Amino acid sequence: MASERPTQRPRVFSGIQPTAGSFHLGNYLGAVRQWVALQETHDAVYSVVDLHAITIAQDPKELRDATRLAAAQLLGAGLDPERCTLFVQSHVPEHSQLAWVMNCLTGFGEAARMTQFKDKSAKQGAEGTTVGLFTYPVLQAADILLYQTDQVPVGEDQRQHIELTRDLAQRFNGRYGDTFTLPAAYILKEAARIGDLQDPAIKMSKSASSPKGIVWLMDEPRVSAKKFRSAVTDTDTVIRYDPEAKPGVSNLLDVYSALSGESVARLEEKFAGQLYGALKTELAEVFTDWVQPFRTRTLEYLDDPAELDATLARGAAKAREVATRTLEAVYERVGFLPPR
Ligand code: ATP
Ligand code: LTN
Repeated sequence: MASERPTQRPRVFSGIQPTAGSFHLGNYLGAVRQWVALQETHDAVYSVVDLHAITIAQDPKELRDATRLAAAQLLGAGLDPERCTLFVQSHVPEHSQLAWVMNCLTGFGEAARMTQFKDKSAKQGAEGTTVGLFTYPVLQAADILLYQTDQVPVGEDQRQHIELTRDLAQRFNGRYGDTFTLPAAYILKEAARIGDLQDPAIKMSKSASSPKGIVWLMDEPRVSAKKFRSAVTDTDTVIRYDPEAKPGVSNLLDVYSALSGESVARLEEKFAGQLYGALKTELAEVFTDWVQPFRTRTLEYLDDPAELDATLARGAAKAREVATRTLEAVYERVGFLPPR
């Protein structure tokens, strides 16, 4: 089962939650940009993971809107439904079905060690922390394993979840026979963790960043430009890449390099002898030039929700072809009596 596609391109799978009004720059540089590149070389499957989004209370209308907005942004960023599979997680019921089986293979202590759960549950408090939030990494494992995934493009914060996914796949394969491909994390060093513009020691994050430290892709570009111009740096004046000693400047160089394609070394040369203000102002311009067409395309996709929904329906149908096959094999191996 796991080696069913020997001659095809390696498969990548990744998911993004439809939880906020807009993606932020960390989401784009850490994950989505790689998704776009990988559709050229891989059999790429991507999902707007709405089942994950309800692990924290969501307003129904906002969730529906955020799901369309997430899909539109992915298309706006350059995903091409002809070259990848793009779908909404809840449209493919096999995700929940496989998640249950994987839940029954996961140790309670094993799940309790997930650092993202510890962080998020601390933020939610005892009342707001659901069992869904606790088993969320197991649902993520099911997402990945359903598609016999080889590589998972994500930011650094997801590494532990990919490790858990590998452990669960190995456990299942060991117990029931070879069924799942063992996936590997695909994490680009340079963009693995984009820092908050006001506090570069923490990652830019929709749940942790201050309003001035987070760059929302769908904001008016002049709002984001201002955030770049007032980014926190340090009292020194030299533009040099040193994440330990100069986290603010290094973060700006990382972002600049990722958006422009120029290497950090080249940028250090370019800005030699200049003050931080020059770097910030130019970066604001580079960002604006990139984000304007992205926003325009995203808004165009949102303008035609019927077409967008049709695209997502075609994606779900493609995804299900693979998902049903994996789930069928799993059910059979676990020993469920086939219905007739
Ligand atoms: P939260 O803080 O609520 O967990 P988030 O802002 O981290 O949300 P997610 O929806 O969890 O965003 O992440 C989507 C993708 O973006 C994941 O692959 C994640 O690793 C990546 N990502 C998120 N923030 C960053 C960041 N600051 N730098 C690099 N990648 C990031
Ligand atoms: N947990 C991830 C989102 C996510 C995901 C996935 C990523 C859900 N399922 C499968 C990669 C593969 C997050 O919070 N960023």
